[in-house]
Amino acid sequence: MPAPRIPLDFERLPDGEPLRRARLVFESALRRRSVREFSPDPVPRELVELAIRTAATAPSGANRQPWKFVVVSDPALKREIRAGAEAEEKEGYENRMSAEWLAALEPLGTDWRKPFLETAPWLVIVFAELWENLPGGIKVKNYYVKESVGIACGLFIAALHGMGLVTLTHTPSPMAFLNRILARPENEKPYILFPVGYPAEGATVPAIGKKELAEISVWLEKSEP
Ligand code: IYR
Repeated sequence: MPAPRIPLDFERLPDGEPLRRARLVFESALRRRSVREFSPDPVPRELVELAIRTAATAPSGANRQPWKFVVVSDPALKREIRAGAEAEEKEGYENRMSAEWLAALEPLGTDWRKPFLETAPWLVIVFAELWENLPGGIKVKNYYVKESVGIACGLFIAALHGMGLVTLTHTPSPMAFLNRILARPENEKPYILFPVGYPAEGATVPAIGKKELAEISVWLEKSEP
């Protein structure tokens, strides 16, 4: 049965305002960086709650909202997650990753050590819910799960940036150890692990930039009459 319909809550902005806001959003977005050096300074739980609630406004296939945010501040759990991630990453960097892949990562200066998994006050592990388990053992499939969760993660990153926090899209590989440590069921697949907090005093980031508009876009415009 279709849901009842309600008026869209929308107001067109006055002349000049869209461009003014577009520039503000863009300038702010340009200043976002993936950070790997975290301060142990605490971050109020309410900020993380609001970032998750913002992420969860994402569009999703059939509005199934196929995500679960597991939020960790317990030091013992963080230690366990760090140990699990570093074990996989060490194997990855030393044996699993190709020379080509290692070369691609060289500018970032990453290695298997992940101290930020203990330093950051919060770890938010986003799981993709591949299917939903209904009572009676019935499995209901979700749709466009990767796209939906990817969009939610983008909003999560933007929300954190907007509130002056930093994060990193950390994807230790493989990530199954997170199901074990966090006791998540098999229908939930780890998607991205986000350390969340403030940057360490004097934190640095690699001097890399973004592609120019001309490199990333193709415009097929209406020609002049
Ligand atoms: N997961 C590893 C390797 C890594 C892979 C990519 I692609 C990156 O952009 C960065 C790192 C790690 O976290 O170090």
